[in-house]
Parts: sequence; C-alpha cells; structure tokens
Amino acid sequence: MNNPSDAAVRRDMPVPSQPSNELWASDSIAAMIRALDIPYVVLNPGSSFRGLHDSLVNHLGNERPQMLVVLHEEHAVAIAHGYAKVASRPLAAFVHSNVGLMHASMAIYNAWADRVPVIVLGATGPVDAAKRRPWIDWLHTAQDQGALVRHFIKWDAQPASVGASHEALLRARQIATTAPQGPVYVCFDATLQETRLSSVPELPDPKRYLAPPPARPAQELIDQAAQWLMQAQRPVILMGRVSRDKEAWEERVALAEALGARVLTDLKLGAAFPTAHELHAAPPGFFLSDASAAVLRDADVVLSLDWWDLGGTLKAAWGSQPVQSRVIQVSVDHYSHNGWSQDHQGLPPVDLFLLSEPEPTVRLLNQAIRPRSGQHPSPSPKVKAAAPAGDGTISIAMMAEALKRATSGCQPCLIRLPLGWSGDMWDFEDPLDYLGYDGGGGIGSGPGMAVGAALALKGSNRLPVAVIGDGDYMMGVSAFWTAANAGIPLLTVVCNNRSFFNDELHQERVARDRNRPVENRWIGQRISDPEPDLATIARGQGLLGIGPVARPDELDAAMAPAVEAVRGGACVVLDVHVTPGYSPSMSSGMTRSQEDDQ
Ligand SMILES: Cc1ncc(C[n+]2csc(CCOP(=O)(O)OP(=O)(O)O)c2C)c(N)n1
Ligand SMILES: [Mg+2]
Repeated sequence: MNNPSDAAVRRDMPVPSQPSNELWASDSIAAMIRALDIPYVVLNPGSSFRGLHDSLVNHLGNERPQMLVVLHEEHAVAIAHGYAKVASRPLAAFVHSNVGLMHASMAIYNAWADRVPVIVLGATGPVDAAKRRPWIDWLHTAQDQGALVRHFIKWDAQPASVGASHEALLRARQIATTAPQGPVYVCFDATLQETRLSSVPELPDPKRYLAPPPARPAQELIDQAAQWLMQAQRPVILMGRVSRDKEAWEERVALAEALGARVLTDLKLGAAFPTAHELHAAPPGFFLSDASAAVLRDADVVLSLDWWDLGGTLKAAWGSQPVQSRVIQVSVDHYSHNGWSQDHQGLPPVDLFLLSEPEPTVRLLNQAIRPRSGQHPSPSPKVKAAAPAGDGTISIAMMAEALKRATSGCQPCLIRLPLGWSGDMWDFEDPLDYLGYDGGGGIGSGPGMAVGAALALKGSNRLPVAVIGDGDYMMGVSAFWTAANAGIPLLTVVCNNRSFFNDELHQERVARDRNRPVENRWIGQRISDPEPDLATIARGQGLLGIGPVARPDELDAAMAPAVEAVRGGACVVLDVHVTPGYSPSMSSGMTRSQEDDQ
C-alpha cells in the first residue's frame, strides 16, 4: 500500500504574505507551537483565536503545524487522541472559547481516562472587559475557562504575555507527555494575540523542557518482585496500559516465557501480548470473562503491568473473599487520581508497589530473573472460526472472518472494535494490531479517533481499519469529512444492528429483575424508522460508501473492493447489517454487583 512518502496529507496552500517588519504576539506564539514540533493543529474556527489562526496561515504558511479542519470540536480532540495512540506524540486541538471547549469536553474526558496526551489550545474573548465587542465577546468569555474541564485535564493556563505563552506551551507539552499522560489546556487572551510586537522575542530551546525519562523503581523492589515471581508456582501477568513499542512487546513476551507465567489482556486497551501465544490464558474481553477470572483465582502471584481496574478485576475473581495471591502492582496511574472522576476504579490490595511505567520495570525484571524450567500451563484456546449463523443474517463473528479474509496480507491495524466483539474472533501479534477503546466510554468518539489513528498510520505499511457500532457512527459521523478533505485512507466497517443495542440488554436486565415484559427492551433504543442510510451519509461527505450488506453471501464481494479502495488511498465506510447480539463476556458488564442481585 502506501509508502512513507505518502505520509503527508492534503494541505490548503495560502498565497504568500507581503514581506513586512510587523509582528504580532500571535506570530510568536505560533512560532512556539512550531518549535514544539507539533505536525497538525486540528481545529474548528472561532473569533476568539482569529489572531492565532491568522498567524498559523499567514505567518507560518499553514505548514508545521498544518491545519486540519473538523466539523465539531469533539472530533478535534478525538483525532488528536487517535493520532497519539499510534504515534505516541501529541497534536494540538484548537477550540473556540466557551462553546468550542464545551463541545470538546467529552473527547477531553476520553483522552484523560485513556491516559493519552492531547494539547488542547483555546482562547477567551478579551480578558480586559473594556476591549470586548458588544454581545458575542461577552458570551464567549469566561472568568476561568479552564474550570470547565479542569477536573479531567492534567494542567491548564491562561498566560498574560508572549513570554508566559511560550512557557505555558512548553509546560503543557512537558506535563501532557509525562506519565501518566493526559490532556492539558492553554487559553490565549484574544487581546494578547492581537497585540503588535515592537521586537521579536527569542524562543526558548524546546529541547530543554522535555518530559523526564521514565522513572525506574529501586533495585531492591525489583529484586523482591523477581524473587516472588521466580518462587511462584502459578504466576499470572495482567498486561495493561503499555506502549506501542515493538521492543517492549518482545520484552514482555520474554518475561512471561522466563517465568512460565499465564497472561491476560484486555480489549479496552491496545494489544499488549500475542493472543495466540500458549501463555495467553483466555481471550480478552471488555469485561473479565469467567475463564479469565478462573485463571486469576488460581494465581499465587499476580503481576499487574498497569492493568486497568486492578481492584475491580481482583474483586471479580475473588468475590467477597480476601485476595489470596500476592499482588505486585507496576503503575504510576494514581498520580492522575483526583477524586472528581472515579476513573481511578477500585482500590486494589497490593503487596509490592513499583512506582513505574511497565516498560522500565519489565526490562529490569528480565535482567533480574533466571528463567525457570517448570511445567508450562496448558495451551490457551485458539481463535475460533465463526459459527454459521444459519438464519441468513450476518453475525459479528462472520463479519470478522470476512474482514480477515479481505485484509490478509495487508497488515490491518484494528483501530477500534465494537462492544459486541469477542476476543476469540481475532488474534493480535503486534502492538499495532489493535489500539484499544476510547478511555471514557463516550459514544461518538469512534469516527474521530479512527481518523486520527489513520492519520498517524498514513504512509506506514498498515491498513487502518475501524469497526464501530451504528450508534457510535451516527453520533460522530461528521468526523469522517476531515478524512475525505485531507485525504486520509481509512476503512470503517459499521456493525449496524440498527440500535443502541448495548442498552437494549440493560433494559432486558431491568425488565427481568422487575418481572416486566422483556419484549419492550427495544423501545427508546432502536435507530430505525427511518433507518439511516449509512453509506449514503458517507458518500454525502465525499467518502466511498458501500452497503448496506445484509446477507452473508454478499460479504466477501463487498469487503474486497472496500479494502482495495483504502489501499488506493480512499476513506471508505462499509455498512454491514449484523444480527443484534453480544459476546458472552459482555454479560458481566450488565450486572451491577452480587449485592444488587439479592
Ligand atoms: C455519549 C454517550 N451517550 C450514551 C452512552 C450510553 N451507551 C453505551 S453503549 C451505547 C450504545 C452504542 O450503540 P452502538 O454504537 O450502535 O453499539 P451497539 O451497542 O449497538 O453494539 C450507548 C448509547 C455512552 N456510553 N456515551
Ligand atoms: Mg448499534
């Protein structure tokens, strides 16, 4: 498919400005954004940052950074989020004062909960009230705009001078990219942006303001962990939030093999371990399956590599009993916990806490551990073939099989999978085989994050593929226009069950508990009557739209040209009508707690 020279996306070319000695504060702020080496600024325009907008276009020539226009601020942040999940570096998302930031807020929460760096830039109407235009500048000014999102960002600032703006941008990048990573927000006063400068301020050297290298735990803690793991009879490694780095992937495999440890992974997170490896103990899910819980209950030592919700996972395995295994936690995540959002999850019991990201600890453990020759656990079940549906409809498993056939040899990167997916449908063999979910469970994020990830994959040897629900598609659909506009290849397969189906299951659950008619579960849930024509909506935005495909025998014929078009550089939406139904592992997500059931 593409070669690296195809990595650039289409750029709107400004006519050159007349040479001039005039310089504006926003020119110098834009120059600092360029110095941070941020390749794209994803934006929806607004008068609050018209000064900076002008500087990006006319002072910097819409190059390094290049603007990407979005139709909704939520997409600006979601695109930056998806990009960072692949490229491990932040983009800037520029959002208008008050209202733009309000639109962006769910996507900021998603990036926060996913621990992904995004530099959100914003603006305020003139802080000096005497300079405000009547009406709109007052509406679009807030006393403390960062307060809107402060509970789910790492840091924010509203600098009052050019020098302070430079510093704020440097600090924003440094904080966003320090683990646990996350979004930050910098708000520029409209008056400051539009101030004429009498001299050119010197830019600080950005290399002196980088994030620190990852912290390493003390050697005695590594030695202790190594000793427990080597002595363990049935160690289990929970592979959680880890990097997309291939070397780190291989080091995790080496660690598991040296220990003969069983491994569990999670569909909420990007691929962390080869799922077909004999040590991978049970297919991953969005919730802990019974098979995974049984593996965990059997462990005498659990090594959590920044596992998401270690407390809840241990509880799911052990119920109300105390956790019997020794627990080693490797994480810096609690630095993010502020109590507003409960995204910190349950408090896990921990016997040895290594304050570190997984990567340095895995490397040190590999150095400290002598490989043991013990019995290896029995091989884990391999990927299952799709069960024939028999009723003439397409199951998600059948769709997955057809997608596999169509993309064999193209190295697909599964950017996103829908909640109805089951971990046994697809094996992951590389960190870029799957990118995980959206962090905050905010539906509508799928399209934007898919476009952002595809942007980062452009020019690589990877075929970007997002599999999303029809509800997610409809909520976020205008994000795809940016892919068409910028020329970003992407295949989106919509698992279209014509419903917000996840919530039908919740209504069924409640109806059963209350002895009420389950037949009514669909009311208030279905996306039908009229049924949106998803392919037509895609075509209406300049994409290639294919479908709906409703019969199993039509699948291969629809998939092949879709994949071919993406390989040729197109952004394609393939609408597949799937049978409403979820994998069994999702059923644990429907239950609140055992107490609840009583
Ligand atoms: C912004 C937002 N609104 C509502 C929800 C509640 N919710 C969770 S899953 C879901 C259904 C999503 O529908 P779809 O993408 O079609 O997936 P399906 O469940 O049908 O497979 C909804 C509405 C949410 N998580 N986020
Ligand atoms: Mg649906």
